[in-house]
Amino acid sequence: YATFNWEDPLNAKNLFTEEEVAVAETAERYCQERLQPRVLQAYRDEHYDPKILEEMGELGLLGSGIKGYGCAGVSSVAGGLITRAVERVDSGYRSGMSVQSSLVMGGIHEFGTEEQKERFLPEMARGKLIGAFGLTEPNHGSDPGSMESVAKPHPTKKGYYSLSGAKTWITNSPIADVLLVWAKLQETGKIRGFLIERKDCPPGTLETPAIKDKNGLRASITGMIQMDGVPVPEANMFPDVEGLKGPFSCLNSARYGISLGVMGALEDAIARARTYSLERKQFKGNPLARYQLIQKKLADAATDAAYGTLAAVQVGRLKDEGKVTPEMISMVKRQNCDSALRNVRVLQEIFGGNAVSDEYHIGRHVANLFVTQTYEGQSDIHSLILGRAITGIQAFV
Ligand code: TGC
Ligand code: FAD
Repeated sequence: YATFNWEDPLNAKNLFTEEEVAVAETAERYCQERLQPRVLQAYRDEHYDPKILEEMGELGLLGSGIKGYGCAGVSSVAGGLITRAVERVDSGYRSGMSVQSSLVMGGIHEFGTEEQKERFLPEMARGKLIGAFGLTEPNHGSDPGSMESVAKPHPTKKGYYSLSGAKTWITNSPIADVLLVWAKLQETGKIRGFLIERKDCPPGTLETPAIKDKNGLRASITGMIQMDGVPVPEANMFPDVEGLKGPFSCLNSARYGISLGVMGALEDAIARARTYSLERKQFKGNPLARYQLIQKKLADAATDAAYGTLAAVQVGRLKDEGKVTPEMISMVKRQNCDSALRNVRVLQEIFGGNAVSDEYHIGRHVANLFVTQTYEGQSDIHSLILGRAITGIQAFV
């Protein structure tokens, strides 16, 4: 028999190509050497350093699935291994990267004109231009189809649209240079995608205030997008895609990245809980790891991490072969986010009172994983997406 490896119980690594292993090693090294040392202070200060995106850009980690335009063009699984490495440190750092890579660069690559791709993608791949993705509104989160943001012909500028409305809970919005905003075209009532460039917005038309005092995802920056007649040239609208298909196609890639990303947070929690349980002694000098209840917690978590990783790798392979369905992505996004949150909450118990100190990092993962279960489709919404596919009956309304 081979030797059991508690860090990769079902030998998922065996399924990766040489290129995927190399990408994962580069990402893991960067994340452990450069991100891990700064996360505690960043989380305490609720601070996101935009330089992180430049650092990731230098290593080719941004928009990694895109071929050309200065991007690496690696597989979906390799992209997932990057999100897993980043989220092993913090879900907020993964969030900032996912928005840049999957939601904005992915959207431009899939739906943008050639001119838009040339204009934005190379600079975004280097982390020199920062992106934000505005779908959620104050009154419409799970149901973005009811959005109120509107684009109408600009009253004075020929060849421009005028965008008005508000988006909220938008990752990166306070620091973004390019904001991919989804709004209804007044003349058709159909949702369209617009690339707002902050540098071109006249004063008073665009505000992106930060949402402060979050109790999760504090190492990322989140804000609103308030639009009051923002002039956007027609050349900055996605030319063809109409309706929710546009934003949801971007979400398919980001949701996939989260499914492997949260396995990184769970694996970090397992490693920390294992070390703690081996070092901490209670009752006659025994390490906590000596007790059956502690071992069961570790066994449950390691099993779920291993199963979740294999499922996500399978979906990534199908994605690259053109055989994926959105429901498969809903399944791994929902399952892996729920299981990561559930297990990390249980592992937190192993730390006893010390779990309350941020220096043990476990409470941060718990708070972050609540957010991952909520954004990009809250888990119950993914249950309804799956329920609709299983029964043929739509249960949202
Ligand atoms: P529904 O009738 O189901 O679909 C409307 C149109 O969209 C198409 N579609 C998809 N296309 C591609 N991929 C998908 N996954 C798709 N899902 C739907 C669909 O085919 C249809 O097209 P057409 O041509 O017939 O018009 O729409 P609905 O209004 O009934 O939607 C219901 C529901 C629940 C599925 C949907 O609204 C939903 O998923 N809600 C969750 C909202 C959400 O995920 N928001 C995410 C905001 S972005 C974010 O959270 C970023 S966090 C980033 C970070 O920091 O990491
Ligand atoms: P609601 O839609 O009000 O839902 C509240 C609860 O009701 C949920 O549990 C939901 O499952 C449940 N519910 C709703 N409808 C139904 C139904 N029909 N049946 C059963 N249950 C239902 N959005 C972006 O566009 N871009 C971003 O970059 C972004 N980043 C985010 C970053 C953070 C830190 C957070 C917290 C959110 C972010 N979001 C972003 C928003 C996120 O996608 C939404 O919060 C999420 O989609 C849920 O919407 P909501 O908060 O309005 O909740």
